[in-house]
Amino acid sequence: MKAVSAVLLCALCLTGLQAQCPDPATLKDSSGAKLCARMFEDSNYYYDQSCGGSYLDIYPGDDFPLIPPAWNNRASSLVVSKFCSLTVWSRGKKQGKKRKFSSGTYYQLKEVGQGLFGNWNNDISGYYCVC
Ligand SMILES: [Ca+2]
Repeated sequence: MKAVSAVLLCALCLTGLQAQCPDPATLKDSSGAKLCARMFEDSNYYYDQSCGGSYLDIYPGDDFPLIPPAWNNRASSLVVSKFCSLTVWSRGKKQGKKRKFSSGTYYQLKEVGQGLFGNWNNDISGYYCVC
């Protein structure tokens, strides 16, 4: 019985770890190449459960005036590598609102204001990343 609960606890623990945002200082893709930034589909009120769902890897120098269609207006959290910056636009072709994210972890794009009343949650349609 004890072993069963230990396994259950560990499963929960692993789920929690997987959802944790990666460290901006060591952000790499699955093959170990340095990333400029990574966007995530989901965010969470609890920061340690943010950076969930599928993710989009962004490399140094990536310039996408049109974000890949599956990612249009979808990112809800993001991490920008150390010494890098990610500029995003709310509309394709570098139109609409613009914001520059410096290195760091942005757990909830909902909390990042856009204009007077808006926010950046599910509203990124283009990006440029540089290190
Ligand atoms: Ca989303």
